[in-house]
Amino acid sequence: MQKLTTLILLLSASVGVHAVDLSVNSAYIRTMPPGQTMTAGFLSVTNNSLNHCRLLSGTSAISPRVEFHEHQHAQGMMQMRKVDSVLVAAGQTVAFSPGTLHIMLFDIDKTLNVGDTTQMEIASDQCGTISFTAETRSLIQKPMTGMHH
Ligand SMILES: [Cu+2]
Repeated sequence: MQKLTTLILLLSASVGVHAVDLSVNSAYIRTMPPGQTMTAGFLSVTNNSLNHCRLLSGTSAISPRVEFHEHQHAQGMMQMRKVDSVLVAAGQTVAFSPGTLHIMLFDIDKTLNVGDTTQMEIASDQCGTISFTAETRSLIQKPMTGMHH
């Protein structure tokens, strides 16, 4: 009986070390207009843990520089601003979507074709690092409905 208890403790300890408490859905990046070397990525990130987590950084196989950005209106103009980290509260989902929060990928030196997939990771403080693939989608957006300014 003593042995069984020890075994269970060991098992749960090892699971704890390797757990990633984040999940990613609907990840995609946009094709670039000719001459451009940067693009934006979108996805939703869910925190499956009981702790609040902060997303700290992103990496991508196609870009040496990945940043979290948000759009904001300033003096009647739409501007982008770098954000150092993104809070995902316990049990919550944060959406990176066009016009709001997004991921910027800089210095891309290859052509992005629709349907390509790109390996990416997002690291957090308490929820581990999640790896996922992002599909390349066309730059041309579907008409946005339900947007009010
Ligand atoms: Cu941006």
